[in-house]
Amino acid sequence: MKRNMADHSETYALLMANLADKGLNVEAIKQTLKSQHLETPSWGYGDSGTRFAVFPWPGAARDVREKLADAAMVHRLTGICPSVALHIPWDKVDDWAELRGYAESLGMRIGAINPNLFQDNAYKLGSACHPEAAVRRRAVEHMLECVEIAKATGSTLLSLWFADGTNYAGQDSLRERKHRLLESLRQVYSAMSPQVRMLIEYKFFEPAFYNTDLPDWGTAYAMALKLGPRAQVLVDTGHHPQGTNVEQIVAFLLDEGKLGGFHFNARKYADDDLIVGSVNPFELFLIYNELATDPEAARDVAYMIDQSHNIEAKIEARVLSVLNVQTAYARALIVDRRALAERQAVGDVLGAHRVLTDAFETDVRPLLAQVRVEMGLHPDPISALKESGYGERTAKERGVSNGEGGGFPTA
Ligand code: RM4
Ligand code: MN
Ligand code: MN
Repeated sequence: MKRNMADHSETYALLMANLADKGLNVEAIKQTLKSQHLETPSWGYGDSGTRFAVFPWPGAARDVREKLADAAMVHRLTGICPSVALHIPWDKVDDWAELRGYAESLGMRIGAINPNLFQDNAYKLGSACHPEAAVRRRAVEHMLECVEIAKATGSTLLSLWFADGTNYAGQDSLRERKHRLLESLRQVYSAMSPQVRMLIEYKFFEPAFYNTDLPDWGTAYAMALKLGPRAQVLVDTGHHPQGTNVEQIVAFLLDEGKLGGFHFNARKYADDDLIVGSVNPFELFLIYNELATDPEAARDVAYMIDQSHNIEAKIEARVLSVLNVQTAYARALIVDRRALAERQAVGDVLGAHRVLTDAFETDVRPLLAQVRVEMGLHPDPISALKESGYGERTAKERGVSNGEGGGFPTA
C-alpha cells in the first residue's frame, strides 16, 4: 500500500508520545500552528523572473483580481495565508473599496502596501535620497498615495524598500543622502493613520553597487528609532552578505520591539528570491527558534513571503514555501526549552546545541498533517492542489500572457 501524508496516524501517535515524554503540551502547540499567519505577495502570482528574462507561465495571474484569486486558493489549501501584499502601481485600481470588497468575498484581506520607488525614469539617481528636491517630492507623494491606499483597503502596513544608492565613490554625498532619507521618511511617517506601521526594509547591495542608502539592519533600526514607535525594521532573509547571523539580528530587534516583519525567501548567492527554506532550512528554524522564545514580543510581527518565481510552477511554489515555513515553526515549537535552559546554565556547550538539533531533526510532518486535518484541510496541500485541477483550469482560462501582468520588465 502506498503510504502518504493522508495516512499519518501511526507516525503522529509516535511523535505525540515522544513530545509528551519531553513534557511538551502538544494541544497548545497545535493551537499555535493553527493560528500561524503568513502573507503572500501579489507579485508572486503574475509572470516574474530576473532582469535577464521573464518566462511567461500558462495561467499566470494577469491582474490584481486574478492574483487575489490565486492567493485565495493558496489560503484554501494551507489555511494560514489570509492576506495579500500589494505593490503599487503594479496592482493599482481606480476603486480601492471595490477591490477590498472583492478580497473579502474570497475570504481574504489586503496586507502590506508596497510603493514602487525604483521603476520610474526619474529615480535613476535614487528616490527618497535623490539629489534633486523635486524627485524626492515625487517619491514622498507616491508613498503618501500608498498611505491613502492603506486607509482605503484596511491595510495596517506600509512596507518600504528603496533601491537608493550610488555606483561610484564620490557620485554623491553619503551624509547628505542620509539626511534626505530621514527627511523623506519623516514626511510619510507623520501622514500615517495611527493603526498603520511603517516597515523599513534593508538590502546590502543591488541595484546600486557602490553604496546602498539602507544597507543593513542597523541603518534601518537607526531610522526607525528616529521616526517613532510605529516605524520598525523589516528583515528580508535574502538581503544579507554571506555568513550573516540572521537569527541574531532577529533576536536583537525582537528584544528592542523593533522587529516589524519578514520577507521570507532563500538565496544561495545573492538576492535570488528562491523558495524559503529550500537551501537553508536550519537558518529558517533558528529564526523561528528566536521568535518562539517570546511569543508575546513576536505578537505583531508581520510574516510575509517575498519571492518571484522564475522557472517553477507559481502556485505550487507558493504552497511549498508555506509548508517550509510551517515546518520551521513547528520544529521551533517543539524545542525542549526547559532542557535548553538547564544545559545553558551549566555551560554544557554541546548539550545545549543538541537540544536544538534534536528539535530540528524531528520529522514534524505528521504533526502538521494532523493540524491540517483538524482545520478541515487536506493533510497534504500539494497533493490537494494537484487533485483540484486549479493549474489546468487557470491555464485554460487565462492562457499564456505577454509577461506584463506581474510588473517585471519584459522588454
Ligand atoms: C527587493 C525587495 C523588495 C521588493 C523588490 C521588488 O529586492 O526585496 O521587498 O519589493 O525587490
Ligand atoms: Mn523584500
Ligand atoms: Mn529582495
